[in-house]
Amino acid sequence: MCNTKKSAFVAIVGRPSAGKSTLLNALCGGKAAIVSPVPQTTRNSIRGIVNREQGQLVFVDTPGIHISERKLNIRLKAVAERTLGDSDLIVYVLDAARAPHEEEEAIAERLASLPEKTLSEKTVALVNKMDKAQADYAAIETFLHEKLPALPSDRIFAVSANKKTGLESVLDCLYALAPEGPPYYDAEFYTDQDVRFRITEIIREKCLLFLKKELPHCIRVDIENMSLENEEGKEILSVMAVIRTERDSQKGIVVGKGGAMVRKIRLAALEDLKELFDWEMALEIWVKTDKDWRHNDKILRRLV
Ligand SMILES: Nc1nc2c(ncn2[C@@H]2O[C@H](COP(=O)(O)OP(=O)(O)OP(=O)(O)O)[C@@H](O)[C@H]2O)c(=O)[nH]1
Ligand SMILES: [Mg+2]
Repeated sequence: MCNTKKSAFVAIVGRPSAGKSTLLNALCGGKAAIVSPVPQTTRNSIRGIVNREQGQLVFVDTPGIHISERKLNIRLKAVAERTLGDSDLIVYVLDAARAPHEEEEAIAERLASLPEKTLSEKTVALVNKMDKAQADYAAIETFLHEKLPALPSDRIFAVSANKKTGLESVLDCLYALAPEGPPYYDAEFYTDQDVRFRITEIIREKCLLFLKKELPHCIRVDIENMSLENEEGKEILSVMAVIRTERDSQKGIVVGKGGAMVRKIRLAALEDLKELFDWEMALEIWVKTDKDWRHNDKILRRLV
């Protein structure tokens, strides 16, 4: 019997809102990445870890590849590109309920430009959102055959990341393709992110859920203070976070009437944080303006 273990970094790529982060969470069995209906939710390479008898797969979620000349978008695209270059395997996620247009074509063309061996031996395509009534698997399959002829037919899977269906065969396939190697992380972890980052992301997720239109893209979240305190034998993580907007008018919307919006964001974030961590949580959120921060290279470098 062969007991050599396998391990691989697996890049998850696709266009905004295809369901990449939902997929990452479904695969690793925990909330590693935040999810929202707003395109361009993910801003970083988020890792989700799967441990099995056969070895370890480290999935790396990426920002949706979006055609745009804006500074933040260019950086987001670079993150996806870097992840693609650093991975052993690639998972290309497509939305079964949306006909592929220019954006999807641009991504498929980018993948088609990879060495043929990468496509024929290291890539799988997932046709996601098969639970939706409008899902059209055949249309996506035809698109893939046309744009990525080097991708074998048996490497295209129909899945629903939301309903967690079809994922077992995807994992079996990825383990079969993975090279031999040692695990990169301890088996007890399903993500490698630190506490500070996870808190900022959860708060940002609530902003994405509750704030409308373009506003969520104009905000960033910073942790100003964080300390673990012990009160009568209970460990309390005390956090002071700041939501930063680009303009004062946006700040007013995030604060809401009499502070109603920021209160709603705070309560929803607290609920998730209590699930994620074993500590009791004390969370304070301030809203401040940092004029045009998305044009500030120094901040963008720190953030993305
Ligand atoms: N019906 C259905 N909805 C899904 C499925 N997977 C994801 N979604 C929804 O699609 C939306 C986008 O999901 P995300 O996982 O944030 O998408 P993403 O590809 O990570 O998006 P970006 O980070 O913006 O690139 C959310 O509202 C999800 O709930 C699925 O299998 N079925
Ligand atoms: Mg995402």
